[in-house]
Amino acid sequence: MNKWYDEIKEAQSVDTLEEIRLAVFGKKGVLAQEFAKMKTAPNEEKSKIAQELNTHKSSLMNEFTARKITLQTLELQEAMKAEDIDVSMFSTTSQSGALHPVMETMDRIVEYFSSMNFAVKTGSMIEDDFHNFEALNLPKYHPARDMQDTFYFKDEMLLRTHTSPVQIRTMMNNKPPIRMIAPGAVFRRDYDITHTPMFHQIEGLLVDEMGKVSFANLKFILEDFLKYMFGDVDVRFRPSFFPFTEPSAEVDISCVFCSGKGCRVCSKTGWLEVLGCGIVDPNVFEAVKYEDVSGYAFGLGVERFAMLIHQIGDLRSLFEGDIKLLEQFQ
Ligand code: 2NM
Repeated sequence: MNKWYDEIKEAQSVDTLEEIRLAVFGKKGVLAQEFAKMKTAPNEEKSKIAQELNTHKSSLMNEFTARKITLQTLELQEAMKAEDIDVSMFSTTSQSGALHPVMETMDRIVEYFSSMNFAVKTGSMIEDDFHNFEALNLPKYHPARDMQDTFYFKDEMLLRTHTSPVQIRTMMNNKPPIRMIAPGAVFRRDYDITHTPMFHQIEGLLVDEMGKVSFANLKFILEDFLKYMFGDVDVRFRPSFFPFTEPSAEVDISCVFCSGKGCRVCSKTGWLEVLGCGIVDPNVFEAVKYEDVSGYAFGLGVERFAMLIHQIGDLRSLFEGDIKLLEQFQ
């Protein structure tokens, strides 16, 4: 029995110690064998043998536990030493990072409108029913609310479905004239090749005295902007509908992939839809208590612009963080 004390003390690894544990305390270990021998010993000696064996059993267990803790600590220290990383060391393979193509596109759009004296405003991604819908001529139960399926919290709070609440808050907190854009993340319950539940928008708003703002002004700035972004493209305005503008239009550019000849990307039409816009509906001005003003507004999806500029086929690839895609935008 005594040799097992030395074996435990001298064990050099947790694995060896485990082998010893099985040899001593296991079902067929020495302790079990010694207890088994007891059956054939003379009756008067049984209690003495049992006492001795039990003393050994608990002493050996103490030795075992102590040695196990020592060995585990040593092995952990060795592992930590082996896996140590010197964060101050220079890497020969270091590469510089780059802006994500969506952010780069957003910066370029903001740069254009800043140069045209539009202020850049941001707001909260969590909004309430009034600022996201009601004030934008979208009363409760208005059918157009179904157009944007919304993520709701309790108490009529929600994730903004567009950046328009920033325009509403800006108008409520400032006197006209207004000349602003609102870039930022927005959220809709949508997920397929062309829709992600979070994407980025830039909306613009210009408000001035009644009669000073025309659709021609809107047409001019958007045409100029689209040529700045896409080069020498054709631009056309199609009548459309938005609850917050009247009249409203959607804006197309000639297809940047086939120069308007017709291809897969433009569904053989030769045109790509890139913007929505219009003259701000009087009901919006009434909601923010503006009087005797007129204005124009527009909105666009930044991911769509990034895809057209960089010829990216699947919108979802912009959100995967795949280094092979991102490396191409150094
Ligand atoms: C669009 C299209 C048309 C828009 C309207 C407003 C506001 F707050 F002034 F009423 N902000 N943005 C607007 C108008 C947005 O996005 C496709």
